[in-house]
Amino acid sequence: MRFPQNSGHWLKHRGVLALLGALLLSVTLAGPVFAQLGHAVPGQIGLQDSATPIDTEIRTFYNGILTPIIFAVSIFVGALLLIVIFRFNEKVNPTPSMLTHNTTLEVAWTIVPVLILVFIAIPSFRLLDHELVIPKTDLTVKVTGHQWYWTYAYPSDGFDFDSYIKADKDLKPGDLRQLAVDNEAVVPVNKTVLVQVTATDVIHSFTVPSFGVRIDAVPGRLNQTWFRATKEGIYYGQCSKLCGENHAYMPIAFRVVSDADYAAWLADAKKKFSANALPHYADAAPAVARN
Ligand SMILES: [Cu+2]
Repeated sequence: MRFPQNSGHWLKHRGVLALLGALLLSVTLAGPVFAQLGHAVPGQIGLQDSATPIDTEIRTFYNGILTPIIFAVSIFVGALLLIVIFRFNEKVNPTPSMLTHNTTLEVAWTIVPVLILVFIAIPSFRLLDHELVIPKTDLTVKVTGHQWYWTYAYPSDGFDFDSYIKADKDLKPGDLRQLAVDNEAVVPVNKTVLVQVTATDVIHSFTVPSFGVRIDAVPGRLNQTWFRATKEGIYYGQCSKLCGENHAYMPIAFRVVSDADYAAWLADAKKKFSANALPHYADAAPAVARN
């Protein structure tokens, strides 16, 4: 009588193990792709590579502190669950304990999570502080979100331009589908860029993962953030606040170039976008007092 019962029990275990094995194998075979700079790749595991000091801090916080804690908590809770399933099921443990309270245990499982959260909060707030305190900036770019495109203005150079997603039929070799845009914003490498963000219609969100930048674009409000890109390249982002029908089709593209290339682009852009020169950018006249 015992033998068939036991074998059934073990078959079930083997089923669970086989399932776990298959899962592990499929994940391995799927070939996880590690992150790249500037854009996401299919099958990516982890965050995009960082291009700014703030993003490096974010990654250190995420990979060095948050992820290990998440792993430890998941393994601990998973182990407790397995113990309950296998040691305290009805078959193995026919007469259950009638225990309902354990003060020590209740105090422990309240205080331990609080301590874990405090431990996480300290580096998290330090990071937030680094992001919120804007250092001396070299350049200002004003970013305005619209349904469904972005406008980039260079106030000190007196022009702005719109940046739309490239349609599939306009893609050139090397262009990333649904990320490439007609007019990229360009900034010099190793310069601190002040980013002023607003919107004209609904709330959008300006997000560039490799820069570690994400800030809401709110109509009637000017939000500020900053970044200093330390590697040349092209960095993509996307609107990160659901803003209507074409929310998924208003990518953000920043090209980070050398000082010389930036100067060349600036000269070109001034000519190309001269029609967009706005009166309030064009002259450096003292601001008119408003009341
Ligand atoms: Cu959006």
